[in-house]
Amino acid sequence: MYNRKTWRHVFKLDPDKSLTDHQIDQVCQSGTDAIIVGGTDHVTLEGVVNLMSRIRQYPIPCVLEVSTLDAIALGFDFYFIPTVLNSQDKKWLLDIQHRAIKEYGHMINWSELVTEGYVILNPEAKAYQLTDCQLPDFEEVIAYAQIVEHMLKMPILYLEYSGTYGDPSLVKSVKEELNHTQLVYGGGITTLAQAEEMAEFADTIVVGNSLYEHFDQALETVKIKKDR
Ligand code: 1GP
Repeated sequence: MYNRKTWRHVFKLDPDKSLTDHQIDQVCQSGTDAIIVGGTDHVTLEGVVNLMSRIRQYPIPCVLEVSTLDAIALGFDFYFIPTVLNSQDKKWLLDIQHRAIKEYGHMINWSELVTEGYVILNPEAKAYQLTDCQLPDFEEVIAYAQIVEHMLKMPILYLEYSGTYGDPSLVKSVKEELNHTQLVYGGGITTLAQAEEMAEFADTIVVGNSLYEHFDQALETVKIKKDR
């Protein structure tokens, strides 16, 4: 079993977007610590299975970040289950997870399931709008961190700025609240300098969109210093 807590850099691949086989080869052999398969739009079982089977040719941890019950495939190393803490709709906090466990609970290998407390901080992000989020201020984000660490004791807090580069000073302050919970940062990382800046505070950084926009530059982000 892989130790996700040691992952410093992760690429997130979207089943609704395409990379060539050569690009998948470069991503999987880049030195990144793991690949997350996940997206918001048009995530289908066929797309997930297709992408997983291409990644599976490489000895690298592969995670499904579950966004819809219709596209859950067997064969991943971990299943990350988001719960959107700043959603105004309980559906995204617990109800879809509840429905999923009711349906699949009997066959879940619980050691592969990892819950993520998501705080979505970019109002332009599709996930923000889909899950009807409310933008928290600084103190409210810190309070979410304290809830995740001390009350819910979730394994991961995910600061999600998907599509835009976030506030490093907020990431730093959130990190100071966490001892047990792994801090994951994702959003708008397009350069090695940005990756290094966020990796200074976050335990794990996630690079997604830029692979589909500036592939070679996105690959460079794996060169962050891995030791802390
Ligand atoms: C998205 O946090 C990830 O869920 C990464 O964000 O796509 O903006 O890199 P970007």
